[in-house]
Amino acid sequence: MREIKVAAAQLGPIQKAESREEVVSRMLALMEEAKTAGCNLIVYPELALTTFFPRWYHENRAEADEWFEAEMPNAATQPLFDKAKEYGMGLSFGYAELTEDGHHFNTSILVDPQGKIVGKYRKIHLPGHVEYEPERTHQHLEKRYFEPGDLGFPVWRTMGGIFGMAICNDRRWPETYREMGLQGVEMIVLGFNTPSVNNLRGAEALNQRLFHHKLSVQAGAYQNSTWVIAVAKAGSEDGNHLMAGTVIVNPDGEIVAETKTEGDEIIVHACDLDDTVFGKETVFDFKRHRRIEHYGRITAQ
Ligand code: CDT
Repeated sequence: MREIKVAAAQLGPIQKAESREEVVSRMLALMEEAKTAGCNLIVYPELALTTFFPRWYHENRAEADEWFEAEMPNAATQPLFDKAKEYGMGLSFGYAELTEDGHHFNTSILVDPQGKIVGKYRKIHLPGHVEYEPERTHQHLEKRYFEPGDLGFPVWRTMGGIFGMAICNDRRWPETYREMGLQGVEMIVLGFNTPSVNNLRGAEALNQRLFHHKLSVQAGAYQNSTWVIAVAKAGSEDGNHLMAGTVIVNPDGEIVAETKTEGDEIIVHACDLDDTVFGKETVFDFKRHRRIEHYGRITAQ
């Protein structure tokens, strides 16, 4: 048995005017709840420190830099690192990263219980569009503000297991999970910000979007025999609604915990990383059963 007690820490809405410090104090309150529940790892959503800013159009892209972090940790986020270390808890959260040489990524990090950043992932599947599109009910300008991640889908050996990360839209792509599955991943942590309505086809109902979200993470977990911790930022941000649906999914693809609200809320589950072994040694023993000679199209242009 290799048990890790995980808190999936959903954040409620973050308004445009809310400061990093205000958000971090909310995150710390959730961390304290996770500590009381005996957790070893806490996972927060994509772009956890700010509102989902890609809905806001800046004609001058440089103006959007106010949403980015040039350093991690920095003054605003250091308390998260300090508290998690004091609690002996691992930590993962997403933020907008501005690199020293001026590149912009939608990033998440994995911090070990000693407070050291052991993993960094940069979002690869960027949804949305580059230019302002007036026919949309709301803008989704990730392709304007971010470059596709340049780090691939690594995994990290830490906290007694093999961990991977993904961010939001990545969860809809089977290749995301399989890339990490092929490296033996045992737990994938991912955050998301998903608008409740499709900005072009309003007919896609909220329950359908929640279904597609769960379908994707449950299938990814089962088909790669891994835990998946999928954490939402939810609720109405300045009138723009994000769906909830924070879930912890076991390596059988079953949801073992799910949030009930659209606000700040943790769900907790003791995840045994050894639960991944059965699937990895049977149906999804990739070495024995994959037929890569027939998969060429997947990586062809
Ligand atoms: N943040 C993010 O990637 N959201 C997307 C919305 C898709 S609609 C442009 C998602 O896949 O949930």
